[in-house]
Amino acid sequence: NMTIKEKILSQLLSAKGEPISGQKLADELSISRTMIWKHLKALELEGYVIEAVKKKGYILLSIPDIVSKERITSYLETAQLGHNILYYPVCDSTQNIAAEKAREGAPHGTVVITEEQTAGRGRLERVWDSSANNGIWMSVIIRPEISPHMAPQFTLVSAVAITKAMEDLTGSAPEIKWPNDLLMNGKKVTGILTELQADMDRVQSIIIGIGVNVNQELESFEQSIQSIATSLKIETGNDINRAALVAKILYYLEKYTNMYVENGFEPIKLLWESYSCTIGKRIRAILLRETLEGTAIGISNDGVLQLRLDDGEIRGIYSADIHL
Ligand code: BT5
Repeated sequence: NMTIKEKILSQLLSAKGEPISGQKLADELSISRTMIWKHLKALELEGYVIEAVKKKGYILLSIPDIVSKERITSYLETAQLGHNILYYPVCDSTQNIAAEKAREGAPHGTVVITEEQTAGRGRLERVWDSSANNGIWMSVIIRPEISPHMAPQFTLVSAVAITKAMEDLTGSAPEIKWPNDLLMNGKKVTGILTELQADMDRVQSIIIGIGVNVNQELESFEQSIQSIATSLKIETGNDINRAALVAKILYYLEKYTNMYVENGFEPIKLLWESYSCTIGKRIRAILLRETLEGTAIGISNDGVLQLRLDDGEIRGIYSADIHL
C-alpha cells in the first residue's frame, strides 16, 4: 500500500540513474502524465533533485537528507527504541508533542522528530535554536520501571549515548559538560532536556529531548549564539547523514538505558567520567538562589555533581549552569 509518491520514488530509484519516461511512469501507475508531473514537482519541493532529460525522461539526481520515519528505520538496530516514529516536517517543540503523546499512552521507545522547531526550548524555558533541515531535534519517550529519584540520571545516560554515537559516525567525540551539554572545542554541539511524568513512587514516562547541531554553517545560527555554538559539520568539515546518526543515538540510548536499569549507575558513571570535561576543573556553578565556586571532584552514584568549596566543604549540586 505505497502512496503514488512512494511508487514514483521507488521507480526512479530502481532506474539507477537511467532516465525513465513520463509515459512509462504513467502506464505503470495507471495515472495521467500530468499527475506524474505534479507529483514530481511535489517531490522537488521536498528536496529531491530530479532532472528532466528531453525525449528520454526523468532522472533522480539526489535524495534530500531528511529524518523521515522510513530513512531512520532503514538504519535502525534497536529492539525497542524508534519502533514508533512520529515525524513532523515542522512543529513548535517535539518536547510538547511527546508530552502529549506520552499522556495518551504512547509506547516505550516512541520517537517524536522534526526538521524544524518554531518554539524549541532548553531548560528554564530558554530558547533552543532549531533551524530547518540541519539538526536533530527529537524527543524520546521511555518508560523504565524505576522510581522517580532515578530519573535525573537519564540526562547523563543520554549524554554518554549521544557521545558514543557521534564518535562512531564522525571519529571525533565531544566532551560532556555536566549536566546536559556536549561540547566540541569548547562550543556547544548538543543540549539535552530531560522531563518527567510520574506518580509519587513510580515513573510514568521520561521524555528525553535531544538537540544536536549537525550540518549547520556558523551563519545558520542566531547571531546571539554564534560565539558559543558549533555543529558537527563545522568541527569535522563533513556533511553528516542525520538519519544514520539518529539511529546510532537510539542504539546507544537503548543499550545504556538497559544497563542503567539493570546494573545501576556505576557502569554509566565510569563512561561518563571518561568523556567529561568538568571533573577536576575549577568551576563556577550558578544555582537558582546562589553562585558557588570550587573544584568539581566527581559525580555521585545518583548523578549529583560534587563540588569542593575553597573552605574544604563538599556540596552536592543537583542542577546548575556551570562555567569552566
Ligand atoms: C539545553 O538547554 O541545552 C536543552 C536543549 C534541548 C533541545 C531539544 S531539541 C528537541 C527537544 N525539543 C525541544 O523543544 N527541546 C529539546 P539549556 O542548558 O538551558 O541551554 C539553552 C542555551 O543554549 C540557550 O540559552 C542558548 O544560550 C544556547 N543555545 C540555544 N540554541 C542552541 C543551539 N542550537 N546550539 C547551541 N547552543 C544553543
